[in-house]
Amino acid sequence: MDSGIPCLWMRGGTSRAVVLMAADLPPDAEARNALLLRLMGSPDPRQIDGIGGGDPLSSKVAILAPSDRADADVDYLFVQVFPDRAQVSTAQGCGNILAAVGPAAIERGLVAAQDPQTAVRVHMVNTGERALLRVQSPGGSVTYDGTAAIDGVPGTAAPVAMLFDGLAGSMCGALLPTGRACDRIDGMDCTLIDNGMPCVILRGSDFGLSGRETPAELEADAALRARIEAIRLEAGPMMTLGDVTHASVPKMTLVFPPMAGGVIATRSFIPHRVHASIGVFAAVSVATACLLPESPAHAVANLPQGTDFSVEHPSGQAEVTVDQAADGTIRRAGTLRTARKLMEGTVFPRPRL
Ligand code: NQM
Repeated sequence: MDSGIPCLWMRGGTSRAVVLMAADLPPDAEARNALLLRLMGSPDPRQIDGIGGGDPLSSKVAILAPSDRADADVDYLFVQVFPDRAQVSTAQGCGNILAAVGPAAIERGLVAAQDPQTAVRVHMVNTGERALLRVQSPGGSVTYDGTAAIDGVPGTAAPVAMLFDGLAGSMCGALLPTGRACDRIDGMDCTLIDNGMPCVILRGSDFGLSGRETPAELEADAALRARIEAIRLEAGPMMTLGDVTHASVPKMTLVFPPMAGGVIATRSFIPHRVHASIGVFAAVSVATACLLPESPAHAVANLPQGTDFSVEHPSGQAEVTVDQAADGTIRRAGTLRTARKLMEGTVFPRPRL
């Protein structure tokens, strides 16, 4: 490993990740995690001796391998590397980085490019779910240039369309792990939900918030952070996640009435820093909660006529589709993201401390 590891560095949606091949990493998870910490520069809030960006959204790793499943082309293991702690977690997926996995799988020869677009079937190893991605590949090679825009990323790029089947209970075993659409923790109404991402949905007004607060303002409020963390620690076991003291889930999503023509407004603790926008699966989970009449999300939402939900967040809006069957079950979900290759080369992890 001292001679370096082949690496793609990519933006996926509103996040950034190092994309590595499983075959280039130690097979043992503990050794791999130790290597990823050194590679990203953790623990250090600035990750100055690594290539992490000093923020959870730019301290992410995607590990790819050819899939041996008949229904998938590529296995995608997501690893969240904590910037300021010597800690990594595979106990969550990441839908933003998933957008980068499509083109990366083609770049790394796991999927042959078609003209004008390529379907990439991804097995998301963290949760066991599958995604179908459509990557733009005119003339049989990946293009990152295009006209699609997503809030939270300047400019435009080629779209990556993403479709998900059966996300419900991805980590908690059931869409509503407590069997209820509304629970009460520390005197607060909340929906404990997992439609791709374990989330605790809370009314922001119950914390005296307006929904216009910036992530920096929310992060500066130590009393608010402590209240939210106390609820999270109680919610973890209720969601079958066990002790979540050191876990990056559940995400804590405060919801507000929409303020910019969307369905609902959000501020998300992921779980200690506040998201600059919102995660893909978190947005799908929030949109799903809007459909549950007892949820605090339903009470503040301006529900759409069809299946398209615009979820407001600190940098704009995220569009997700959630398709509900007549009997109330959630069938499919989807979204559109963009991705870009930033760098391809060899990464040199810091030596052991
Ligand atoms: O919810 C950040 C991100 C994510 C996760 C986080 C994500 C998702 O925006 O699918 O994409 O919540 O940790 O990259």
